Amino acid sequence: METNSIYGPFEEYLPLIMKGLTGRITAFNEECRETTGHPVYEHFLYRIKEDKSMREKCVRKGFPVTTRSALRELFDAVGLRIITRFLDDVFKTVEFIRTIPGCTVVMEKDYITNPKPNGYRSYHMILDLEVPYMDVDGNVPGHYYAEVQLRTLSMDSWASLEHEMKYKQDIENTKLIVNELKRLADEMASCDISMQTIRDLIRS
Ligand code: 0O2
Repeated sequence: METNSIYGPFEEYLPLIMKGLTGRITAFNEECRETTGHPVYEHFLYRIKEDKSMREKCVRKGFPVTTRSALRELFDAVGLRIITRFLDDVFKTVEFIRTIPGCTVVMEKDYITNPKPNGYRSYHMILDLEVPYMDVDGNVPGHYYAEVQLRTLSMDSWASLEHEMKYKQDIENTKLIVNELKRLADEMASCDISMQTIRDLIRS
């Protein structure tokens, strides 16, 4: 099949792979809602990384701009972001993801327990998904990566703000903003703990 996409002939499988994974997570959320009366996440975003962004990322990371780089060297052709109201819901969802059949966690970064120096907090997982489609190595079942980012609402709004700063040129007072962002991240982390404590008091 002729295609100009960086994903080559594998492009058509990516939405199917994403659908399989999002279906599992949505079903888990429904199950939590039914058994506890509360959903495990507040909202849930997912996307196939656009061709242009994937090409740019290959260049940025020093890989040749090829289908193999997109599907083997980089891990976020399929990306999910799960936003929760409470801190413990992040870890509850992480534990659920580990149990998904055909899914192996190949890399994890717990930036919640160990925040980045700038204050960034989030839990990142790289999954290796076994799927009934051919992969870039010609194997069936094939293996594809997906990146999952899990964070609370406050971590997410902080990350959006910090992202805005990072990509804006010519900002005045950069040092002040960086310091304030770090302070804000720590304050928000403390709010996340208070939110959870108050929720526990209400629910008990
Ligand atoms: P894009 O274009 O957003 O997809 P490295 O950059 O090598 O240190 P690595 O191993 O590529 O990190 O991945 P990591 O640290 O797990 O981060 C992956 C993604 O998490 C990033 O994507 C961001 O989306 C997000 N992220 C990580 N650190 C920060 C941060 O300090 N602030 C914000 N706002 N987001 C962050 P990429 O790689 O930037 O690419």
